[in-house]
Amino acid sequence: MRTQIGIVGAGPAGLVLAHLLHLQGIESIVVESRSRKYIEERVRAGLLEQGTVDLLIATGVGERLKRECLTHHGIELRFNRRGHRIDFNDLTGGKTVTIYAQQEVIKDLVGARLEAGLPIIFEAEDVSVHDFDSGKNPSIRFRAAGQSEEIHCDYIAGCDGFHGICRPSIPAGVLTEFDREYPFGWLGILAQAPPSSDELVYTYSERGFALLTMRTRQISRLYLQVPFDEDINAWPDERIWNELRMRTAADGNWKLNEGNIFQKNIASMRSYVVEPMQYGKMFLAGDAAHIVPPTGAKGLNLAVADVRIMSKAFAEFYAIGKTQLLESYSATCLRRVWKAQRFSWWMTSMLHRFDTDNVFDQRRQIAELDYVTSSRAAMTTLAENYVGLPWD
Ligand code: RFL
Ligand code: PHB
Repeated sequence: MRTQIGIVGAGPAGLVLAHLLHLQGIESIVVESRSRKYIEERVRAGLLEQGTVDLLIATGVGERLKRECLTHHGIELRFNRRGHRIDFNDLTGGKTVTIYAQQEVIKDLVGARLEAGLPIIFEAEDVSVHDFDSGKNPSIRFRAAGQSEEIHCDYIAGCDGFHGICRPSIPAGVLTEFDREYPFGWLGILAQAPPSSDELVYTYSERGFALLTMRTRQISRLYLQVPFDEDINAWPDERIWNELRMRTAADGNWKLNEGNIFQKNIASMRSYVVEPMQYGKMFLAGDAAHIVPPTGAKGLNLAVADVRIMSKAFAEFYAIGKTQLLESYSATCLRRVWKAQRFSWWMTSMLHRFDTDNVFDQRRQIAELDYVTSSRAAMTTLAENYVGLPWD
């Protein structure tokens, strides 16, 4: 097989890239290790920045999103039993964020690609990348339906997530890793319960962090800070509701809506960046190059921002033969990536309980929350990062 861009991974990064390339007349083949059903059902992100939504709509894959999404004009930060609203509309000149589940974005992108008759190879086994040093001709090898296959391409896009094979295939000594692990994870549930609040509620409490978000007007998505090595079996449904009730308790007429829990998992938390995000003829995007703790809701949005830059670089190369944008790909992405890293780390540090913290640190966290919810300058900082920093 032969194509222009060989894309490893059909997550948000790989599928948005394939879509943007197609719109510019550039061919690609997407190679994915999982089945279509698996990637269309994988429960992960839910919050999209304004720029991500605008891009999906402008490129023709936002029809269902427009019909089914929930648009939010602010969030609540809750501590000391009181809620404080951060008004994005007012603070960012009318920008919004959108709730639309990651697996719905995936369904829309897979549907559009397959409908256009363009290739995604699902359930590819033993995927490996070869000859991507400058001056060579790259290829992707794998097995599909029992056959060994090879795709020859001009460039490889490594969009295969944090545990993928592209990043580790880059020769030793080329990449530098920047890393921070957190001593906690998030237990996330989906519940058949109407959201308790119209907007997301980020709660700081002595018992740890909790986040109230949603998927639809009937389905709540709720998260609890838990120790990083927590066993999900230690959390029967009643314990989850109890803990959520205690952490989100507030004065006034607040009530947590409860219902049947139909999905439950624990995700670990990490900040990670690799530099550079490219080597020879391979370019990394999304979680393959960087991950953030989910407190800032940035991971999927960063993945989309990366591939937007990558698609422009490929477009320049195929239109006029120049490699300038390709050469500066990593540097361009990293400026924005590091700002999202800083924001995600900051939100995480402000809102979670750290076992190693003493009472001084806890007072400091409360002071920070108090400041962030009372100073217009501080609220504006939070709001402009949360809705998404400019792309260019
Ligand atoms: P993905 O989504 O991991 O996709 C990578 C794809 O590559 C495939 N793959 C391979 N394919 C071929 N060969 C191999 N050897 C392969 N190895 C892997 C995988 O099967 C997969 O299909 O990476 P991508 O595209 O970079 O997208 C990143 C996002 O998925 C991720 O950053 C977000 O989910 C993070 N995230 C959030 N981001 C947001 O922007 N807003 C949110 O509200 C938000 N909430 C979250 C989140 C992540 C969470 N977890 C589970 C960590 C909430 C949670 C709880
Ligand atoms: C989600 O809806 O899953 C979500 C929202 C905001 C976050 C993280 C996850 O910060």
